[in-house]
Amino acid sequence: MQDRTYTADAEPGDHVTVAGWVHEIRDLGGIAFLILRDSSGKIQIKFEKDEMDEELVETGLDVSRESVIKVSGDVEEEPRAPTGVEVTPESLEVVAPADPELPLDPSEKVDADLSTRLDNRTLDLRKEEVQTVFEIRSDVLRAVRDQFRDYDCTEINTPKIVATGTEGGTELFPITYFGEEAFMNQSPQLFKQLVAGSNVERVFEIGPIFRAEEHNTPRHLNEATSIDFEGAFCDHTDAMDVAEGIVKAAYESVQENFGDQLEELDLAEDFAVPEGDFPRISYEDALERINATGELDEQLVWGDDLSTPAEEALGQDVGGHYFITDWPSEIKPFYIKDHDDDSELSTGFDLMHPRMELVSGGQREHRHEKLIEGFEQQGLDPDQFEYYTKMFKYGMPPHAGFGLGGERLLMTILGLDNIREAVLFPRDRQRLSP
Ligand code: ATP
Ligand code: AMO
Repeated sequence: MQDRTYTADAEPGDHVTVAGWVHEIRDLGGIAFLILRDSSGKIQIKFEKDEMDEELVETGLDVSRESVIKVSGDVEEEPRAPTGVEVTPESLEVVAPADPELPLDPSEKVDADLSTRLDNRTLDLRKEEVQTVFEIRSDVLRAVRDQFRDYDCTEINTPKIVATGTEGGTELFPITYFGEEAFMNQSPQLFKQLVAGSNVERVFEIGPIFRAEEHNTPRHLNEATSIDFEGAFCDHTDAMDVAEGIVKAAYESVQENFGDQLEELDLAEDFAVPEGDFPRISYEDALERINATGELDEQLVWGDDLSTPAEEALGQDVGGHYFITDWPSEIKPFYIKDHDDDSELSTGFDLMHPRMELVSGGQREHRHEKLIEGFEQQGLDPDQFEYYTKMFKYGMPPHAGFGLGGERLLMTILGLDNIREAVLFPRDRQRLSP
């Protein structure tokens, strides 16, 4: 809108036109105040009933909360006003009235339950702390992109409708593609490798992944945002360095750009920029440490995957971000390379936050015959993946990479209880709209 001023930019002495939502009306008799809210903040509009045009006062005070209005007038200093300035209106237009029956009231201090919030996301996002979560999400993605650029990576986009899955057969959403069976992609895994094998060498992608998981937990989504990296001539330790750098860059950006807001909005309690190098703990040592905590009913043995209680026990023991390295080959996917001197041990790694897993990655198997063997060992038909495996015959360099869950990153940075709070319109078992 031309010549509209954001409320945050209205300075005493200015003549402005502000536009936004009616946050609150306080009628004190001879004087009344309307608080108008926009994306930048709030401003007080003052109505002195005896001194102002009757129709203007009536329009301003009859309007329902959350209606959109446009007000023109002079800005004056007023220490008693919430932001220290107020506007005396000369004209006021109701641009879009709101039904007085609001399913969720953005000016209310108490939180509505999450389901009501998600059903009415537009109203929910009018709350400052909810708006801030998504401003921070945008900032985190920008910081991640900048950091990847510092690592000489090219941003890519790979298809989300695919012929085959990679992350285990049961977690795919099937769709029909012109009469043929197809799937929503679970991971850009194979595609990012195909690009890393070209002259492009180092790539990243930020995009949706689809997982038909039956889970209904506070940290699983059926559509999530994956932050993926793949680099030629990299090994698993290089990929760990990149993952650590990306996570730290996200924290540092939030600290720099939102430090004050976190305090004001009570989001700061769990926030701390991680310090020092993330420890790299081998799977074997991890088992030992978990068993030593005595938190589990049964002792873990070699080959066991780490359950949620096991991850939590280790997370508490370590107390910060850490890597788990050198997993048994049998519990890592076919595309992860084994150590050259021990085929039982893989180069796969996970990056953990004390609350949950954030990243999986590893060096990839780049030797054609070994790759085919890996497919067979995992019970997958290599012929179905020929579009992928054949490129390994034409000069595939050693390469490594990882996938980082974008919502899990935001959730752990801000200490959000539920991953659904980190997505505008989450997809879960119960929710397909909005
Ligand atoms: P004043 O304090 O301006 O002499 P008052 O105390 O006689 O006014 P009103 O002018 O009717 O009473 O105001 C009612 C209430 O609104 C008072 O508590 C006053 O402090 C507060 N108030 C008055 N003007 C403003 C303003 N511009 N911003 C915020 N609060 C105000
Ligand atoms: P993985 O399956 O471990 O690895 O996924 C990588 C990261 O993505 C996030 N994530 C999820 N977040 C929310 N809801 C889900 N349902 C969900 N599933 C995964 C997690 C997880 O750590 N191809 C490999 C990565 C690689 O090796 O490059 C992969 O997809 O934060």
